[in-house]
Amino acid sequence: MSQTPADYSGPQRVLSGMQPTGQLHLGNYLGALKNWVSLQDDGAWDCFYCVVDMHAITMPHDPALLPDSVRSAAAAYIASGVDPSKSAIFAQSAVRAHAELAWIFNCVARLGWLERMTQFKDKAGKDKERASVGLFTYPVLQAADILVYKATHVPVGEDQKQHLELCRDIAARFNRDYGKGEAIFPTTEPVIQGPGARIMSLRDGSAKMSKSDVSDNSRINLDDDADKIAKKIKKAKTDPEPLPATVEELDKRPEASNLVGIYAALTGTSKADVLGEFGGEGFGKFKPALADVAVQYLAPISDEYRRLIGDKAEIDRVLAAGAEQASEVAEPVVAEARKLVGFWG
Ligand code: AQP
Repeated sequence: MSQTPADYSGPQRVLSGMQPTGQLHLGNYLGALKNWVSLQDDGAWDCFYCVVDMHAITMPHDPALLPDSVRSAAAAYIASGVDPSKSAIFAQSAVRAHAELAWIFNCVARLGWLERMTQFKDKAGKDKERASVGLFTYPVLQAADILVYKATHVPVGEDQKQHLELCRDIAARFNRDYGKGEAIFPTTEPVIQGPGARIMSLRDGSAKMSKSDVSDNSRINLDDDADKIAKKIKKAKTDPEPLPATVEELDKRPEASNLVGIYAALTGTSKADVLGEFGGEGFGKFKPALADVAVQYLAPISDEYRRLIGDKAEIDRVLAAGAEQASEVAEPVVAEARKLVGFWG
């Protein structure tokens, strides 16, 4: 993995987060969570994994449900292998420093930079005048989430690439304007890797698998049981042709490519390896094999999720300890930024 620039001598830290906007799914797992766990287990980084509830309110939401949605996301992190004894797991809103640094960064980022963000355009839809200002400045808060820990590495799915470039621009501009060129904030490296970096909807190979898709059959949720997983894979959209022999031919068939990519990501192989085994076979043979692999891999995660979600007190204890640990790192960073911009006290 690439290292941060030589002019940054701070600790190597990892930060990432997910929105509590619905049940986490296979895309969240293969695109991000799986890499969170590898980085944690590598032991070379201090890892901070938050549930980004402040981002969740950029779209319409039910306040009464938000705390339980945060617990649900935290339970999914732990069930997926994020270990609270190795990584800080916390709610973003419990660490006030995120919001304070976001305001400073709102005054560093340029309007033109944000206007180029494609996720805002996708999420705001046609009527962008009615979108919240928070949705527009979402990537600035995301930069604050990362840089309030001076995180050097951020494991995410491919859809977050543009936001991470903005984070690097904000860090560079802050360092230039307030740090006299010194690397106050690091140039964060995205960690986007493997065939799971972009998992598509099971109903539409051109749309990413998403929590907010109205069709539950479009995704495999991390709390789906074996039966549901198998049914969703059986129903997944495909084409009538058998699987091809080469990745080049597969790339022209989005739905087939997605299922082969999922198989590769779950088995730790490549699309070429999967085609080596299944090239020439129809979906009547491939789908049951994929269902077996998915059930084998995901059943322990969904079992553990269901156990944890029944123990609210345990989840709340983990979140409180994580917030304390995160605040200890974030507070001095925000104090340094406050001083550099000339704030009072
Ligand atoms: N389909 C995907 N394939 C690979 N990675 C994905 N991620 C999301 N979807 C896929 C990665 O998961 C992390 C958390 O995402 P998020 O919860 O912050 O929001 P999102 O990217 O907007 O995810 P969703 O599921 O599409 O949520 P909604 O529907 O609420 O907008 C990120 O690292 C992301 O890259």
